[in-house]
Amino acid sequence: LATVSLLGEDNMSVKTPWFPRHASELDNCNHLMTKYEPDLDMNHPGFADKEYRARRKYIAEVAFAYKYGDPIPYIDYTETENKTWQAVFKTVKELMPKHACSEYNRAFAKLEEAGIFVPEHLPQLEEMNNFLKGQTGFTLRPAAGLLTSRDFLASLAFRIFQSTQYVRHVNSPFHTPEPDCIHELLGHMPLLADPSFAQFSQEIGLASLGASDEEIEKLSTVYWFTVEFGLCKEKGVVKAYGAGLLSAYGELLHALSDKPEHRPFEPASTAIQPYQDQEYQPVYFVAESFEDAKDKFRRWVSTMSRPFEVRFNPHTGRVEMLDSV
Ligand code: NLE
Ligand code: FE2
Repeated sequence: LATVSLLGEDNMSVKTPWFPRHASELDNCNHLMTKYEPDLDMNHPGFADKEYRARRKYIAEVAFAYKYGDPIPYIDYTETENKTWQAVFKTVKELMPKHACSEYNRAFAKLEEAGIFVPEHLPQLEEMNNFLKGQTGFTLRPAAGLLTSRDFLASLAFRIFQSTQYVRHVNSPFHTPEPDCIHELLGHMPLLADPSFAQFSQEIGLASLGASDEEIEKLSTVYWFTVEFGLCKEKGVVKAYGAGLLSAYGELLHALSDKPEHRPFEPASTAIQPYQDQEYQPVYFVAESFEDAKDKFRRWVSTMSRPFEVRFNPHTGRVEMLDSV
């Protein structure tokens, strides 16, 4: 950009949707989607389990009470919850050296060295938060459940990841359509410790601020096929980097088999690919590398309709708007 001028609040079009300018305003971004919940959905393995429902309710209340600046709540995980973790952790340990991208495996080893990833029990979000802060500046915020795409993406602009803190039902350890903290911890957190991936995540978040509903839908579709279910190439071999694959070995093996379709990651076409979130994906997108995915993503974002650009100022922790015309 040749000339850049900072925009004030009053220069903004009335049509621009509200968005947070500072991480403290994420206290307003905790709108939940009601979908596949143990209280509502008969197919949920926790539907008939009173104890499980009460536990979910308790952990959700803890998250709702959370305010910016609070320490991340400590959850005293039960024996059953730790048993579920043990089962998933074991499969991840076995399969990832072969099937996950090298960035994931590197971060995983660091988390083991730091004593955060141990087979016996779930890590606390607070320990993970401190670890990530030291690696890439990412931090965590507890979320009560699945958030709206707009709220979820906005937090990424501040290098904040909204993480659930409850555990999937013990009867379905290897696949659940809803996020839980095993998915967040084993799927998302290792890559949030990788600088290039952290940058990509933040850029998706920045692109979402003030975007139209239609563009939010496209951005969350790109997020879905990259951060959640992305594949990438490594020396000609296809590996997994999507969190939904890294935390669920059944889908991981499906994704890497010849059953689903593999297409090259191209933001413009990926963004309009319909997806469903209850079963394994029929289509996956393969990136050349994180760097290549980022370059393509940036070029695509620059074609979006938002009349201003945003940047994160790390000194103030605030998002600044720039006139892009
Ligand atoms: N299917 C994933 C798992 O079982 O870990 C969770 C995906 C959340 C979008
Ligand atoms: Fe996820």
